[in-house]
Formats: sequence, C-alpha cells, structure tokens
Amino acid sequence: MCIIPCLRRGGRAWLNALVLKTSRSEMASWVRIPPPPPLNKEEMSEQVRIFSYLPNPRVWKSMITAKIGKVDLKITGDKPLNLSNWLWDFEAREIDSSELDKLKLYKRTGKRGFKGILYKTDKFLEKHPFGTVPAGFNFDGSEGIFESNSIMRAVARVSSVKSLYGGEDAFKKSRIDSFLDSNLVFAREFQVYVLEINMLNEYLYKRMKSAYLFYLDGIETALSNDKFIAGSELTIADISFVCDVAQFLRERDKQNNINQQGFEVISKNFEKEFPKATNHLKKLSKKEEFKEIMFDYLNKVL
Ligand SMILES: N[C@@H](CCC(=O)N[C@@H](CS)C(=O)NCC(=O)O)C(=O)O
Repeated sequence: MCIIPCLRRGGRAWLNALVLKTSRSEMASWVRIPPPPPLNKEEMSEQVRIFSYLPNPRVWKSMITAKIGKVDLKITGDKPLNLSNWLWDFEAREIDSSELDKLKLYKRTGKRGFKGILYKTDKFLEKHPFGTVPAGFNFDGSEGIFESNSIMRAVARVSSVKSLYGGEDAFKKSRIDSFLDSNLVFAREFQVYVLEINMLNEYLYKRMKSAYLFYLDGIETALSNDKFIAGSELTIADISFVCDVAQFLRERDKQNNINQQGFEVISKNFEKEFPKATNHLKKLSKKEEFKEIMFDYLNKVL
C-alpha cells in the first residue's frame, strides 16, 4: 500500500463538486470541477482526467490549479488499500470478483509504495510507462501524463488563467519549471523517507534532512525577493510548494516514532528557520481555493 496522510472529509460536499460514490466502497469517488457556464451534460467531456488513490496531496496540486484556472477536471480513485481492487486504466473502475480470471493478464506486482498485485491494463502502461498514480489523461485518454507536477502543468496549460504558468513569457515559464524541478527532487526524497519512516537509518535521514534544507532555503531566498515563489503573481510553483511541504510537515504526526528510533523531527524548527516560507504556506492554505481542497490538513502541524 502507499503510505499517505489521511484527510478528514466530514459530511460536506467534496469541493462543491459533483461526487458520485460507487456502490462498493465508501471512498470511491468521481469528482468533477465543471467550468462555468454549465454545459449540456451530454456534450460535457472533461479537459483532464486523473486516476489516483484518494485523498492525495499530489492530486491536490491539479485540483487547486483547476479551481483557480476554471478547468474541468475529473478525478476517480479510492483509498490506497482499495486500489488493488481497481482496474488501472483510462476507464479506471472497481473490479468485480467474477472478472478476476478474465483480468489475470493485467496482473502486475506493485513497484513503488504499493505491495502485492495491481491490475494495470496494457493500455494503461502504454500511456503510463512507469505505472504510477496519480495518472493523468487528456480528455479522450490518447495522452497519458504522469508526475504530479506535470499533471498540474497540463491543467495550467489548458486553463484560460495564463498567469498560473507564466503567461506568454517562455522564460517565466522556464523559471516556474525550475522551481517545480527542485520541488520534485525534494518530494522524491521525502517519498522514500515516508515509506521508510518505521525503519530509519543514518544515511536515509541525512539525505532527507539535506534535501529539506536545500529546498526550503531556496524557497526562503525566493520569497525574500518576491511576493510569490516565481515572481509577483501566484503560479503553479506556489501550488506545488504548498501541497508538498504540507505533506512533508505531517512527519510531525510521527514524532514519537521518529524519536524512538533516535532521530529528531526534521521540520522541528521550520517556523523559526524559514519564516517567509511558513508565512507563505499559512497564507495560501487559508485562501479559498486551497482551503476547499485541503480542509484542515495543516491545522494539526502548523
Ligand atoms: N513523483 C510521482 C510519484 C508517483 C508514485 O511514485 N506513485 C506510486 C504510489 S505513491 C505508485 O503509483 N506506485 C505504483 C506501484 O507501486 O506499482 C508523482 O508526483 O506523481
């Protein structure tokens, strides 16, 4: 299974969006953020589709971008543990036990984060050669987009709110990409850290700490010069920062576990060491479009 933090969803409608719960699982959901004005349902085809375990801060990047950018995004998925009971495909769906024999040709062993058998179609692996979720698609499934930052970029590219991804300025776009690349290096390091959190060792811990300090130090410097990470406007570099750093800060939930293994919570002095980044994170996470997706995710740790 993939270790991810839990989000309390309460009884509220998820993101003011249309949520259709499938019959067999409480968490299985289809989430659509439709663009205004309302379209004829028959003609409606989403601009981007994502299949993932849910909730997932990596998917929030695209959801927040879609909210701000008024992009029609459709999300399908289920709790991490239940994804072994799903057909991983553009038309992802829960598998009925009567189909298992027919689908055995799609059996794959989980590669990263998931353990055991997963059902990934050949078509899925053609579009998603690394076989990971979140798995993004264009409207008809002819293109697969992987890596949460790239999926978010796809959402920003189809949005009419061009400032989210640097407007028409090729160099501004590239600068945003630079932040997204640094963010991915940090995020990859903490993916390993989270997956190994019960079996920490000196090497892994040091790598995580140095990736954390490196990334946050760069963000702190950027925010000393500009209001937002990549300049004077909110961009997807800020959205990615919020989602990944928020997820990382949840290591604080594991303080006892980390201490028992002889280590200290890496983000212990986050507020003191990185006041500008802290302020930016707090401010953005209170913004309507972020709050509607993240709810009170950060309340416990900030
Ligand atoms: N850096 C990627 C991470 C994606 C990833 O590694 N996903 C894992 C789950 S956490 C996965 O789908 N693993 C599939 C498998 O284990 O076969 C992103 O941001 O999208």
